[in-house]
Amino acid sequence: MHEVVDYDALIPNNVGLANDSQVQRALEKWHPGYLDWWMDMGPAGFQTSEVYLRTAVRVESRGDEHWAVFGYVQMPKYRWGVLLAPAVENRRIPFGAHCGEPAWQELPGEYRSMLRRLIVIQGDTEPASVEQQRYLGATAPSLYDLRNLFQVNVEEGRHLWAMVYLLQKYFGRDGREEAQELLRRRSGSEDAPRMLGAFNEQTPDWLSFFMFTYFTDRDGKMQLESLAQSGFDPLSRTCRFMLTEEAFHMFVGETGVARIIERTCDAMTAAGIEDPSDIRAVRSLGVIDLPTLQKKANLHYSLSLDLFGSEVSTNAANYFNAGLKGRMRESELEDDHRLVEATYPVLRPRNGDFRTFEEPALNALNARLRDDFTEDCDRGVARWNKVLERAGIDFEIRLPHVAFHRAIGDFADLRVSPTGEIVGSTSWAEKQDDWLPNADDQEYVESLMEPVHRIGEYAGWIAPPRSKIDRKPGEFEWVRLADAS
Ligand code: BYC
Repeated sequence: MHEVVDYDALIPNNVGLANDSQVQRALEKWHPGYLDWWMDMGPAGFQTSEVYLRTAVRVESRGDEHWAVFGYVQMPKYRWGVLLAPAVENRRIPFGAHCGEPAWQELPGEYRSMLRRLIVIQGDTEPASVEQQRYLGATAPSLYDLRNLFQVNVEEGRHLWAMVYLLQKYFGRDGREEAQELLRRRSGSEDAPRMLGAFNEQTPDWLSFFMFTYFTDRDGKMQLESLAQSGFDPLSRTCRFMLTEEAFHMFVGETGVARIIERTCDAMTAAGIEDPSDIRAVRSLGVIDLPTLQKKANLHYSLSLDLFGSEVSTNAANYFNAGLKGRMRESELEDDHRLVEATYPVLRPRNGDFRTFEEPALNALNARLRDDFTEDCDRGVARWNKVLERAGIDFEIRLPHVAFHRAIGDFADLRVSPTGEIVGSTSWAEKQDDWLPNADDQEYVESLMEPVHRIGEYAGWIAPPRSKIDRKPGEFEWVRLADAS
């Protein structure tokens, strides 16, 4: 295992592919189909533009040497590679029935089908998100944002490679078939949809994109953290490195929403508008009103909660017992890591209300990870609210109740308001437009989506960024547009 990535190989890697001809051949055979998928379903246009992208060159930073380099790349020529975080010497399985045994370096046969399912589901989300974001380039609010979109897209593409490597290396023929299926399914398709609900939804505008990268990529973070604990060491190391890249995706979401809030506040203050609910007045300024922003947050948060599966789940218990999928920061938790006797409090519907039940902790692992997710989401929401507070605008973004607008799990059959009241279907139908983006809101947001492709300029509904990428200023030429774009 090498820390530096072999970039001379056709498929850059640090897994010694050159000495593993069977897997190398399988990946080389899969590569053209991947490129076809990228051209058909990846970013529409811009494929010949030069994008200032980061590419991983080692799997750890060392002193001044960063793990990635930046440079202009045409997206189809991006060096998608197979990168695993360095091995931890004598690593042990950190939880479940095999807790304390040496981590598996080869596939544990008895858990083959469970592992395959976990890897396929993880893999399926990566190309799905690229498909969902396919048309956003045409309406990017700046070259900076355009570049960030493409950075997210190429890295999701790399994460697909990461899962395909595991499938082809460890699962033989079925792994190769699954790898093909990952290129065949399509987000939103009737015949061959992506596997999880949220990945078949649309990402029709940039506010949705920022909400998606804030909330849904954060589900990615939580799931990858749990899989990084896996007793199957190649999966653990793969996910550990994916997390390094994933942090940037959530940064894009958090700062994107914060910049929208900042711009709205500035415009309201300049126009002397104090009431955030005066939507008509705020929209006349060409910025996104805060109630619409709240509704988009309601939508993307609730769709993302569904990605945790049922609150109480025997699948989750089985994954844990088998040592395949652990908890967030498993090794820092102080308990027996087997959870045979433990319980965990889970909010569940009962007799028209909600009550907390002490469920067996093993079965409540999805609920627990979902709670960790909410806590993580809350931190960024608090930072958004600081922007409002600093501007002196009387509005607070709030995460809706966990039972609001759910399609999976215990709350799926209920109609629940954002503040947690169970309501009837008539009431839901009446209020839905106040709680989730309605046709009017969507039409307004989309009306703002005009591309801004001049260096250093930003659309009127979003503030310029405050943070730098690769120490470059906002007015850097993040994308050198090709004439054909
Ligand atoms: N939609 O016991 P249950 C990311 C299915 S995102 C449709 O409730 P379980 C990324 C479930 O498959 C992270 N179906 O749940 C983000 C099962 O079906 P079968 C992706 C759903 O299994 C942004 C049945 O319902 N990674 O990386 O404990 C951009 C009963 O299952 C849904 C992972 O998810 C749903 N929402 O948990 C790019 C990690 N939820 O088996 C990338 C791997 C459940 O009866 N996956 N079902 O046919 C898992 O750990 C688990 O499969 C889940 C579900 C957490 C998803």
